[in-house]
Amino acid sequence: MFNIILFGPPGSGKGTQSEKLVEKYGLIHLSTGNLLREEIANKTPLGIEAKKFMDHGQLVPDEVVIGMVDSYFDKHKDAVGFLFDGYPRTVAQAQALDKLLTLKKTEIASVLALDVTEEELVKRLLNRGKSSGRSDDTNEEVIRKRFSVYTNETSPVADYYKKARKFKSIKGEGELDEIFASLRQAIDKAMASHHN
Ligand code: B4P
Repeated sequence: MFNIILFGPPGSGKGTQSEKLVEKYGLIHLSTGNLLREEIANKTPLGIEAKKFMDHGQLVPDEVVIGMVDSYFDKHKDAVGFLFDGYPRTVAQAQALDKLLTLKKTEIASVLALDVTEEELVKRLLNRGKSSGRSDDTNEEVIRKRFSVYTNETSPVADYYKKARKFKSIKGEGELDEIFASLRQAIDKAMASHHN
């Protein structure tokens, strides 16, 4: 299996680039944000619980997200690999992911982090909020809260993977195709060393 993580702050383009990457590499797209929104749309108990956190720009509790990821992983046993989008977002989630992958005799090959300034992120999210109907994108206060959660809870995940020498920063501003090309270059390199 070949597994990568797409990392970065809210609105950095993880979802946007993931769609292109899974198509190119045939990986299974595991977006915790999408899975949670699906649970909300289906009004499941998990979705009803998750919505309370998401609407306030907070992270959904680790045990909920970790359980959801484990069961999604098990549903795709024959995958050539996974692209984790928006997961892990806490050090506890990163440790749980390592545990899961070790159990499945695989690992993370590389963590690609999209680097975008905060002004640009706010602009993108407010803009998406106009058409997406996502309640966490329409209110600037909720968006700012998501950034502070990112700084406090998610950025330590970057250090976790830096220590493991798996972390690579990618410029996340500019044309979509330019960013896609930089990601492809980093993935091709990681794939080449993965197969050696
Ligand atoms: P997510 O769904 O993961 O979404 P996100 O961080 O808001 O955005 P993403 O980076 O994917 O942005 P996108 O490509 O769409 O999380 C939502 C919420 O779910 C979290 O706040 C949290 O509550 C909860 N959650 C999710 N995972 C969790 C976890 N593991 N643990 C706990 N809670 C969790 O891009 C944004 C916009 O920018 C789009 O409109 C796009 O068109 C635009 N854009 C993209 N690239 C661009 C570019 N190069 N130039 C201009 N615009 C661009």
